[in-house]
Amino acid sequence: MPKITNLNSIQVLDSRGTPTIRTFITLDNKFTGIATVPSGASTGKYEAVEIRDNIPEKFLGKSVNKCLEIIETKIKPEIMDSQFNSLEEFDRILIDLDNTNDKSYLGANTLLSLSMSFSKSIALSQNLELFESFDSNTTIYKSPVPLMNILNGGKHASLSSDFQEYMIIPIGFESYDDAINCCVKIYWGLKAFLDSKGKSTSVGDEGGFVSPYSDNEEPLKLIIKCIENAGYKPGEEVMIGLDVAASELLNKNKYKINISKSKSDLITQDNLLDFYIYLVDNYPIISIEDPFDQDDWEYWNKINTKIGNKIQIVGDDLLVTSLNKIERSIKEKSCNTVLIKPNQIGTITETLKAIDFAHDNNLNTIISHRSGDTEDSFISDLVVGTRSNQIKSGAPARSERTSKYNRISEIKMLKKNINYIGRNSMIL
Ligand code: 2PG
Ligand code: MG
Repeated sequence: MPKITNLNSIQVLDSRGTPTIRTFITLDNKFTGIATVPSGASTGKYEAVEIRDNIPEKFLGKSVNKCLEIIETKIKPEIMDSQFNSLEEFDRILIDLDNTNDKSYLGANTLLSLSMSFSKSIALSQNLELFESFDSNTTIYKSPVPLMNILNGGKHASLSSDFQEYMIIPIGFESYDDAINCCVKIYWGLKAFLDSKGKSTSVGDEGGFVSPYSDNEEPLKLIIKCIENAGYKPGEEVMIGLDVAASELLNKNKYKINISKSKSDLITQDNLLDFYIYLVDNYPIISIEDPFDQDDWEYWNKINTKIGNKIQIVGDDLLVTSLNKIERSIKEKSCNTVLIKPNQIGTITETLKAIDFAHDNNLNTIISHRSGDTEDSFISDLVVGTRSNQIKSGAPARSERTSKYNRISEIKMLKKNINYIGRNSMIL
């Protein structure tokens, strides 16, 4: 079994210019795994905790020197020159050293940088691609369906929609390349259309366009038009997904969402539920993420009961990649799909357990980037290796987003002839 002979971590920048951690772990066989951690903006209340320095002069408090110090003083002495039989054994040491429920002692960002880089170094030393290392029994892989966020709102863009993300989902294609071609054509068409109307074509954190809208339905009409203009059939070849990120819109017991028919932009839970039902009846929406607040379990159950047989109801802030929360959501029938983000839980082992648990209970999984992301394409290997079928990585633009889609093209090249999952990605 390989031994860790070198460990270095540095501070680098993510796609928002916010500091994050990059870790290099070298084994005695000389293989080095290098990984960089992403970071969210609309973070769930129950996510594992990121540690930052909170010194205003240094990146407005966001620098991560404390994490680098934790690695040097608290973690390095425990793992250097040690042998680990598996990633699970390595992550167990990290989890035990932290010994908190929310990773607040050592920091989820600190731990994930180590867990990701160790995953990569162990895969290299076993002469495996990263995606092959997650499940050694699997030899049949599929390329996943991309959920591409082409209009950004909420916390990822100012002066735009209340809903955080409007995504196109190309399910009706035979190949991954055709699906990507379709998304890029729609994205470019959308840009040209906005331009022709004298509207802004600037982009938000995830590369989707940012424009002011009169309400949250208008972007749907715009997307339908662009799908058709690009020569595709909405509802057949291309579906639509939303991430409402409703926890960010809660105001006492109401939601701050502008609906055309409503005079106020503060609406009740029942109004919001009716609005979703109306949208699903009138648009080819196949997926709604975080439709209600992370503590509003009652309405999650209501929406899942009403329309969970027709569309994906996706738990992000509700579930925060946590086994306990996923277990509760199964008991309470809150949703049918789990969004998976490794930094919500802090180690790859726990992420893999959450994915397996979801699959064992017939829940779908979507592997997701964060709004502050990096050139690291770890999640692409994760989606293919765990047969998660769907990946959410923003627009087909900006390298921190396209690096994920491009890595899937690379995996296709490496494995030759892996099929596109397309429509079968949906368990509905
Ligand atoms: C989300 C994510 C990614 P953030 O809400 O799903 O799109 O955003 O990383 O800001 O939490
Ligand atoms: Mg989300």
